[in-house]
Amino acid sequence: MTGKPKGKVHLLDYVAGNIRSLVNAIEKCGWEVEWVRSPEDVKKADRIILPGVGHFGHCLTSLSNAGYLPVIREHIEAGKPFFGICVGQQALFSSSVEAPNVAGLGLIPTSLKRFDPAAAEDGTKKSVPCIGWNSASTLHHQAQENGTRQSFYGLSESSKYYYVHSYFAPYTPGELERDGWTVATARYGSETYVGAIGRGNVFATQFHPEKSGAAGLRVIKAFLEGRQLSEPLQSSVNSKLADVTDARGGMNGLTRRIIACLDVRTNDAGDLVVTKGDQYDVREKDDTRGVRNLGKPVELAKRYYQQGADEVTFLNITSFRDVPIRDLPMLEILRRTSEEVFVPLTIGGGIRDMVDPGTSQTVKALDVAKMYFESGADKVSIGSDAVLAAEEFWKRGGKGDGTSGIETISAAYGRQAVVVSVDPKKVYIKNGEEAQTHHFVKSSETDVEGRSLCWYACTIKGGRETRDLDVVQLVKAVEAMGAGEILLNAIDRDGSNRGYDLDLIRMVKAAVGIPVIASSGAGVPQHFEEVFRETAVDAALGAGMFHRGEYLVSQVKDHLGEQGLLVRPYEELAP
Ligand code: 1PR
Repeated sequence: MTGKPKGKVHLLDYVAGNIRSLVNAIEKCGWEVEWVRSPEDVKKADRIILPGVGHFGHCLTSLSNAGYLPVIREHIEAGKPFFGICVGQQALFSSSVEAPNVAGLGLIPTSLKRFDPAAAEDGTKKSVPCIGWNSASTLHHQAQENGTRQSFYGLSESSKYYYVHSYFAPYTPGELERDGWTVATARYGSETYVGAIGRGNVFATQFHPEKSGAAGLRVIKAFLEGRQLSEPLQSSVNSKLADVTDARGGMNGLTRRIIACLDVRTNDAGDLVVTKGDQYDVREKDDTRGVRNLGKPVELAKRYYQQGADEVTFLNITSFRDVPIRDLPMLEILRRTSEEVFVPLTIGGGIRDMVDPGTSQTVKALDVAKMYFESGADKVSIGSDAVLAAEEFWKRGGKGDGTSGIETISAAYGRQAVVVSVDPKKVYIKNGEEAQTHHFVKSSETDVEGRSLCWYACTIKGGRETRDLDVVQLVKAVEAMGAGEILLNAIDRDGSNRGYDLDLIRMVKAAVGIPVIASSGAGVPQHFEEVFRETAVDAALGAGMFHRGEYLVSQVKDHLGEQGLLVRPYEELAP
C-alpha cells in the first residue's frame, strides 16, 4: 500500500484458505489490515471482516472452540460494521445441511441447502461445486424512487461476481425483506439464492469480492467507507457485453468463463519465463535458441487480467525435475501477481510429497500446497501425482486411503481448492476389444491408418511417460477422492490452433459432476464459441494465441458476446 491508510479493518484469521488476496484487496482500496488473533481483539475492533472458505461445520466449530461466537454477536449487537464473506455469510444463518449438527450465528432463521445437480433449467446436469461469475441483483425488490435506483454496497446490475460454493441460502421473495434485510440474488439453474445480504451494520456476500475484479473491489470499498446505499453507479462495463442474454441461459446463470494459462519454466539463462510450444515441446525448432521465451509471468498475468480474463493459471511445467519447495521465484510470482490481479489464481506443478534435498526430510503435498495458498493461490492444480493416486485408488477396489495430495488438500482447504490437471494422449485402436478395460470413443478424426476408435491414455511428467490408465478412470477416481475441478488438456491438440478436442471433452463431462475446463488447441475466438456451443463444458482456457499476441482475451469475450453467449464484461480497473 502506498500513502497513509484511510482507516483500519480487523480481519479474523481462523481457517485455512487464501486470505492474502483479501488483504491485498483491502490494501488496494487504501485501508490497513489488523489481524484478530483472539476474542479480545474483536472487542477492540471498530469494523470486522469474517472471511470463510471450505466447510460450514469446520468454520463454525473453529470459531466456537476459539471463543469467537459470543464476541462476534456482541460486535453485531453493538451496531459496529460486520462483513462476512462466503462461509462468513453462511455463518449468519441458523444451520446448513453440510453440517446438520453445527449451529450458525442464527441472525437469519434459514437453513442452507446443497445445489441439486439435476435442477438445471435446460434439463441437463449442472456442475457442483458451482464455480464462476454470476450476478448479485437487487432488481427484484428495490423501490424506484424518483426514477433512480440506489446501489447497495456498490453492487451493480451490470457487473458479475466470482462465486465458488456447493451450499447456498435459498431465496423466497419477500421473506427476508419482511425482517428488514436487503438481498441481492444470484441464480444457478432453477435455484435462486442469496448472493449478498445486509441490514443495518451487517453485510455479507456469498461471492468473493476480493476475487471479483474491479466490481468486487468497489464492494469492499463501499463496506470500508460505510456506504450502504449510494447513487447508482455510472457503468464502466463494456455495454456491448452487459446486455447479452445468453440464448442457452448462460451456464445456468453463470457466464462463460475464460481462463488464460501461463506455462512457466526456467530458460537456459536461468530466468523464469512464460513459454509455450506444441504437443508439450517448448524448445525452439532451431534448438540452439533454447526454450521459447514469450514473456514475464507477472507482467503477462496482469495484462490478461486487464483484458478481462476470468481466471489466471500458472503451470510450473518442469517442477517434476526441480524441487518447488526450493522454488522461491514461483512463490514470488504468485505474491506479486496477487497484489495486482483480483481474479482467481491457480498454480500447478510439483504438488506432491517430496524430499527436501537440503534437510532430507519429507515434505507433504499438503505443505507444498500451503506455501502456494499463503503466497496468494486460490487453487492448486495436481497433475502427475493425481494419476499415480488414481492408479492406487483402483488397485484398492475404488477406495482412497486418505493420504494422497488430493485427499489431504481438499480435506484441509475444501474441494474447490483442488484442480486436477489431466494430460491425455490419444491411442487409436482397430476395435473395442483392443481397448481392453479402457473407455473408448469414436473420434471425429482418423489416424494415418484410417482408425477412428480411440481411448485417451493418461500421462505424467509433462507427457513424457504414458500410463495404462484412461482419462475416464482418472477423472472418476479423482472426483471420488475430493477434486473440485478438472483442467482437461489434450497433448495432441496443444499449441495446434486447431480447436479443442470435443470428443474428449464430451466424454469427460459425461463422467463427472464437478466442473471441467477445456484446454489445448484454441487458436481463434470461434474455437471458444464452438466448445461452449457443442459441449456442456464449464470454462475454456487458452495459452499460445494470447502469448503470441494473435488475440486479446477481450476479443474472445467480444466474439462470444456478439454471438449471444453470456460473458463477464470487462471493466475499468479502478475500484
Ligand atoms: O505433473 O503435477 O508436476 O504438473 C505439471 C503441470 O505442467 C501439468 O499441469 C502439465 O499439464 C503441465 N505441463 C508439463 N509439461 C508441459 C509442457 O507443455 N511441456 N504444460 C506442461 C501443459 C498445457 C496447457 C496449455 C494448453 C493450452 N500445458 O496448460 O496451456 O494446452 O495451450 P494452447 O492454447 O496454446 O493450445 P505436475
